[in-house]
Amino acid sequence: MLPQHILLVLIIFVERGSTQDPTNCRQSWKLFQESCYYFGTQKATWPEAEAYCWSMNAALVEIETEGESNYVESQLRSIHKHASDSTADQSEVSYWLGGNDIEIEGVFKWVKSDLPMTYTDWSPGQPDDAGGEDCVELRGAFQYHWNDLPCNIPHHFICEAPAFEDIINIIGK
Ligand SMILES: [Ca+2]
Ligand SMILES: [Ca+2]
Repeated sequence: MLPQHILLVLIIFVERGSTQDPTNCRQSWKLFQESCYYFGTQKATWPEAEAYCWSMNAALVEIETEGESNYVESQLRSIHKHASDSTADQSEVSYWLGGNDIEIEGVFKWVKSDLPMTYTDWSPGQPDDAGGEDCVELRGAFQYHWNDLPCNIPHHFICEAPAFEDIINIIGK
């Protein structure tokens, strides 16, 4: 247990840091608006990817606005510049997002926030549940739009964490 005055100094320090310092994002994570993003170079099934993000005090990305969607797409297009001409390379551009319809078929929601998807960016004809597809990916071969896919396929993934955590969260750690 910290003495009260040290704790108070700590709170003030943390508060200043959290509202003014964009370097709050960890190394190799990228800041956009109020979140830090991790674009994974490894591949994992949807549940493994979710567990990985949780282990980083983050969650699979939840894309809630067109602005966030455009940001994520621009990052992926920049990471995969070489993929523009080759269909084979584009198939590498496949990233799990934090949504699925495992609970109720056909009702996609963001898992971490437990909210229905308001903004969506489905590729034409998706989601189609072709052969049982419950997890949402962002797919380069579909012009960077969304697709539902079997959750057990290994893909890249994107984690998102709040860039500016509130004091309660920090002290709770
Ligand atoms: Ca988000
Ligand atoms: Ca599909």
